[in-house]
Amino acid sequence: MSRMRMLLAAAPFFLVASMGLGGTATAGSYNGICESSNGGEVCLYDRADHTGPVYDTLYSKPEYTGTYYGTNTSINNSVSSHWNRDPDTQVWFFTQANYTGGAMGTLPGFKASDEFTGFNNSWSSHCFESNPACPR
Ligand SMILES: [Ca+2]
Ligand SMILES: [Ca+2]
Repeated sequence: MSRMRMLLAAAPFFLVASMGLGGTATAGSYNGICESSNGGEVCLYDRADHTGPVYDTLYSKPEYTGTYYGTNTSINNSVSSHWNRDPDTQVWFFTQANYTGGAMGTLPGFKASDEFTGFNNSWSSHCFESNPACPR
């Protein structure tokens, strides 16, 4: 009988622990989380299944100079899947910098794996179609 009471008494500890994280999460470019807020990000993954390290950005990127969040792995020529979280703007990917070379579009809100498209490990720039510099 008294053993049951002790189990119940342990519950409040978990409430305190989760509140300890504190504050509201900060949405934004390059925080390691692929988000739809603020117009929607485009997210790049080293893996083909949209898991693991991510490069998340709200912006077009004429040169893939960055690294996946929290890693030293260059995003250039290493992307194997991507996710366009912008709900109303298509994103175009290019095999060369400055929106040149081979291209593929990803519709608003769509996830795609590049593994079997012939474009695996080849992207070097991307742009939102709404960007005047985007050739599509
Ligand atoms: Ca983000
Ligand atoms: Ca390339």
